[in-house]
Amino acid sequence: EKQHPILLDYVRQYPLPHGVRFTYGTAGFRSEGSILASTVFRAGILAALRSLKTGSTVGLMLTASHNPISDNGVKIADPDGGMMIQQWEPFADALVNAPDPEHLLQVSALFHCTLLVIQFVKEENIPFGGGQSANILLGRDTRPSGDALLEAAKQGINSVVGAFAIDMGILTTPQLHWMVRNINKGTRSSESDYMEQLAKSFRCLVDLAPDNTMESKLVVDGANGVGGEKLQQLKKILSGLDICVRNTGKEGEGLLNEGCGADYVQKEKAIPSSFGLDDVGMKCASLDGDGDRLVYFIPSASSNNVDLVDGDKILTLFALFIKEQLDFLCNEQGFDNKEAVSLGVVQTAYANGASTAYLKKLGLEVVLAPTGVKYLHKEAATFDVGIYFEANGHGTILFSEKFLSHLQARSDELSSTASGSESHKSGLRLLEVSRLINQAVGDALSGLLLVEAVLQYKGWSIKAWNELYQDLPSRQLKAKVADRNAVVTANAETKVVKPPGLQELIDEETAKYPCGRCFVRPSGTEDVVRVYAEASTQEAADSLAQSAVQLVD
Ligand code: 16G
Ligand code: ZN
Repeated sequence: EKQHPILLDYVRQYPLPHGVRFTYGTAGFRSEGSILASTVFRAGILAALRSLKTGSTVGLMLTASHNPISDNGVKIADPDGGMMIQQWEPFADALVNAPDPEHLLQVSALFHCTLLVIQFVKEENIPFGGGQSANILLGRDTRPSGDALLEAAKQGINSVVGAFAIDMGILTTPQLHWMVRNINKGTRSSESDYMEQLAKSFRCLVDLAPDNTMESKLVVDGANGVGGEKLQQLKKILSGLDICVRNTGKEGEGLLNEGCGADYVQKEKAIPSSFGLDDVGMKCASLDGDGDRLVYFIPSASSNNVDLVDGDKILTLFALFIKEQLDFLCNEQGFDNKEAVSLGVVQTAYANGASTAYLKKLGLEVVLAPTGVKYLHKEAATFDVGIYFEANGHGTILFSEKFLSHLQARSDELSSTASGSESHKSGLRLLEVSRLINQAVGDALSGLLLVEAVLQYKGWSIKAWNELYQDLPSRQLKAKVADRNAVVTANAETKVVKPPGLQELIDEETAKYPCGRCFVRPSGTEDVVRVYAEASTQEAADSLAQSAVQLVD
């Protein structure tokens, strides 16, 4: 028999750990870093197959984001820089859990790892052997387990004939997604290109803004991860911002995500480590461990608390700005297709009710999507300009190719005649925003620069921004249950459809609270059911959440 292009021998070097089951989850496979080698090896095979299938470069990122330093994870970026298509997730799950070939005698031969791959290759019609090559960009965050896992990923890739691993080193997750997207578009894609593009479009936006005086000082919590490191690099080529990065991950500054980072600040509403009394009232921001989430905060005088300026507020700031630019643009004659430019915002059920009400009052179309970037991104991509954010600070602004080429053509046309008009400037601003903000995935570094550019444009302090609306008090709790998947939701996770009767009980409870809102959903990353409640007072929100936990238990 002729040799199959999948080299069976490698598989044995990465034995499957006993008694664990991995699922691709909301954002790839994630677990304790020490037991991930076989998963990452097989994710390498998966990435190679994905690249062969699409005929394009894909990405493989090693990170566990905001999770503890001992965790790690792996996810695949598709050729457009977005998350791997969902249709491949069942195969991904089957592949990483399939028994090793050695165990052939104990289990049905049909299910072992190599056979599974061979079967899938056939089903999906993945081209082999015709000289096709596959390219996979590898990135990883600063976790100590990253080195060994990188080797496992490379071996997995190398076990597929024609597949090449290209190690891009330590990167933020959004940097890797950006690179994959750009390579496939044939545009500049190195790390320095990324840095230069961000710095340049930021500078252009500031130049296009009125001469407002600015609260230019910004203190950033880097979560002791890769984001802080990259921000310091970016800082060197940025002008007009006074950024001070703490928790950069340098020796002695603390551990990754420990008592710091965007997830900590958002969930605990507490100041991160290395921040103190000197920072009270300052404009501060926090990144997560792999640099794809961003929240702002103002340390308050009372104990360790902060005024949190979360993803919903970032979304609101961006939406205000974009809407204003579109209005300028569309008021101009010659740009009469006002109806044709669609602007939409996408949130999840976690968005604070006050933010949704505010956005709707602005006349914006608000769409709800289930938790997880892949769902929000997809919804946002249906608009000419789609803005999506999770309350936890993950989000971006997507521009349709059609709208961008329209803007470009118009700006070329106007540059000779109407330069200087507000409408012309609006077009230029929108073009620069599309260059600044990551089109592949949420990106804390580009998000931060856009926040700063918009504050500059508006002449707003962080306090003024924060006061756009006031958050309704809310509470999040977890319920540990025997089987979280017994809870099935619909309507972007706002309604329980299984077990029957639960939603009615939640509704009954919620009705007892003024401004009450409550939903429960199975976590995509932890073995728990999450509960969210909102009401007019903190006590009421706490009590509603508590009651909902009891209903779920
Ligand atoms: C993942 C998601 C994040 C989501 C979170 C919810 C991506 C890149 N990340 O971190 O967007 O908010 O999961 O976790 O999609 P949960 O399902 O445990 O509540
Ligand atoms: Zn992250």
